[in-house]
Amino acid sequence: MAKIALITGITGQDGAVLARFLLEKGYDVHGLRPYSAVPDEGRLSDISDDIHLHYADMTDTSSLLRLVETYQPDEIYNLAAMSHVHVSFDMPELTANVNALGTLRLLEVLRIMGPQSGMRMYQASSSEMFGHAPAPQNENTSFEPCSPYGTSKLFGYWSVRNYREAYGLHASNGILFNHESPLRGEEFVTRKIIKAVCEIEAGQRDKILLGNLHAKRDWGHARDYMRGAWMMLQQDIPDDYVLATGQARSVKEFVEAAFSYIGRRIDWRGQGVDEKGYDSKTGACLVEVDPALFRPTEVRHLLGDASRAKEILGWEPEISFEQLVEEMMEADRVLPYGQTTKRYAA
Ligand code: NAP
Ligand code: G4F
Repeated sequence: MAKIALITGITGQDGAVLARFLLEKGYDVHGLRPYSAVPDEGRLSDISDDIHLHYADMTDTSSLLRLVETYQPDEIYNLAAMSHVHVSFDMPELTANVNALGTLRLLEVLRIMGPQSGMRMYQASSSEMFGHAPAPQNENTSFEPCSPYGTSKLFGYWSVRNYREAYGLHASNGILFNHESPLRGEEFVTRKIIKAVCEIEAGQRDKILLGNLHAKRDWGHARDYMRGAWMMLQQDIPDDYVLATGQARSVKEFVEAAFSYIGRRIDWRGQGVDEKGYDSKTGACLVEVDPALFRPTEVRHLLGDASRAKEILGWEPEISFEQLVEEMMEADRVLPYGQTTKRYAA
């Protein structure tokens, strides 16, 4: 019989990637969709006939309980979150309610179902929990979160560990470093840069406005990371794992990689808020800093060490940074008549 998976956050980047991965593995895929006045299947439009979507919300315990009781999933992937770090400073209470208490609510549901139910849970923990902790970061690094998002995720992380120990639940934390894809939300820096570069190439805009150009992130591909999440739930013993590529690049380097894909080189001049990126041939200003995009506190350097996942799960990233940029560029490139070149295929 097909295994049943329940994905919270199925309408997000990772949920959409994971749903495709699990469908290919023959799973019966169920997903939780929060209510929206303007329903939009967006990232799921091409697989909407193959999955089951149910209205429920991480802030509504009875909706979670009803779903889990009704469909008895073998595997639950808790991906739902208010996931934008900058926005979490504007809505800290909502962030904590969804990310921290939402995870607790789901764990309570699993506790009610009991360990004999055999249900397994994956928790989408985040490298943002490391905050100011020096790089490289791994499972033994202490957490120093520096955003409401980071602190909310840390609550979820420790709740998973506590419920595992206290009630024998099969619940694992994936401490995932940044991962991207053509399905990444447009508010996140990689997709924002890629889209803007494609629009500049098509003559639809002049420049990109960015915040901190010097922050470093360890960027991988969502497809690799969702495969890793699934691998965690195939283990007999639940545990916590870092998934990362082991290579960090600055936002500036990401900008350079995206422009290089369309054959343009960037020369940087100036400092601080006056730093600008110019086209090395034409001298046109293509990148400027907008201080409104700075965060009150910022994680400066994330660089993951995923040796434990490699040793125990046999997980390694398969998609390089260059392939990631190429795939994102190809998906967003604008044809003269306004169509993108490729549809995303997971
Ligand atoms: P995403 O694209 O922002 O997706 C977040 C999902 O959560 C969406 O489906 C959203 O639904 C849903 N959601 C938000 N509030 C909800 C609520 N109250 N009840 C139910 N669902 C709710 O995020 P992602 O990049 O796929 O990330 C997936 C998870 O991994 C998140 O928990 C994120 O914090 C974590 N994570 C991500 C990364 C990364 O680099 N991508 C790294 C580490 C950890 P709607 O959009 O339909 O409202
Ligand atoms: O793309 P970002 O918004 O991702 P961030 O803050 O690292 O968070 C993402 O990764 C976390 C894992 O570490 C996840 F848990 C979280 O859910 C999310 O998926 O920003 C990346 C960097 C930051 O340093 C930011 O300050 O880019 C910098 N940045 C510079 N200009 C910008 C911009 N970020 C955004 N979103 N927009 C800008 O214009």
